[in-house]
Amino acid sequence: MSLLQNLKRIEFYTAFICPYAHRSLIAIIESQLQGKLPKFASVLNSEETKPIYYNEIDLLLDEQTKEHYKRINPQGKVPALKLVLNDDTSLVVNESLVIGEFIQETFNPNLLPQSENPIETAFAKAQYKIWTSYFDSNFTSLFFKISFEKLTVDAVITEQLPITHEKISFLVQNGFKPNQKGRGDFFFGDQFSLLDGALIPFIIRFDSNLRNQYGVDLFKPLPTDNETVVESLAIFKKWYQAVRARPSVKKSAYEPDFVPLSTTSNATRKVLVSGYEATLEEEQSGKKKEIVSATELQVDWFDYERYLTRGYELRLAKLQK
Ligand SMILES: N[C@@H](CCC(=O)N[C@@H](CS)C(=O)NCC(=O)O)C(=O)O
Repeated sequence: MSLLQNLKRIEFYTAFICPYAHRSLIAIIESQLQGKLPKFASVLNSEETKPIYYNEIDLLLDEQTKEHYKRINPQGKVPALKLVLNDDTSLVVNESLVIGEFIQETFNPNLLPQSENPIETAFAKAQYKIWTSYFDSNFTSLFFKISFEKLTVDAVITEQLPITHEKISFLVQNGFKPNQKGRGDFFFGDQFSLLDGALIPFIIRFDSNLRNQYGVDLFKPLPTDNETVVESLAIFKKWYQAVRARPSVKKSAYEPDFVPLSTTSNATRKVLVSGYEATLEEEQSGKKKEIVSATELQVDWFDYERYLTRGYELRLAKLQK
């Protein structure tokens, strides 16, 4: 019996703010599980056909450390994917990259390049592991530094950005370029893969935090960047734009049409898109109170993420022009 036939439902434990969880969400949307599994669809999809229902774990309230969640993932981290089988036993897979691979192996092999030559297929998977490993050891610390430490604009431009550009250049020159062969802009050329989906959640947040917190453009070369770095940044920006436009990425990121639904509270969580005027409202016993306006929100990106995860509602009013 295939896993799919044996599967009663899937529960995805996630946090909207978490880039690791975002990786898994992209893989889930790409897996097109909903189309293959009517039961899964009826359990996990709302009638409004939003892409996925998930269990939001409120990291700001330390919900990941609570007993009920530790029973799902003893490591107390999001994401986690729980597969409940027909006999009501269940399997839990955690670690964002492992979840991606599990989904690829189980539901959608095309999330990594497949070839008639098994060595090429294995090599593609090796590339996924090599470059996600490079990324996780080299980018995530830079990302967390610029996002969570209050740095000066000067420190960002003279210290953080040159290192980031060097690391992007290494990735592009040794990873992207040999794979591109003049074809598409994804890591593996024309084919979107788990690798693109693993890197993009961090780059979306990196780009957005740099712009919103420091007024700095991640992709703009610095006067001190050499020719190779400048060339790499242009290639990286094309990659970013191609992956950002991928429907699974658009649906799961900060878009007005994506409304994550929470099973832990009834609050509607909506998301801010820059370019809109928006208001955060707190809804208590049917009464709405304005918390903060869009202009303030855009100044401190992390603050509005914090509001959102507490279940406030963000209303998109109109386009700022
Ligand atoms: N290596 C893990 C990292 C997951 C992770 O660090 N998740 C964070 C949220 S972004 C978390 O759950 N933190 C809670 C905690 O450490 O208490 C993965 O790739 O899934």
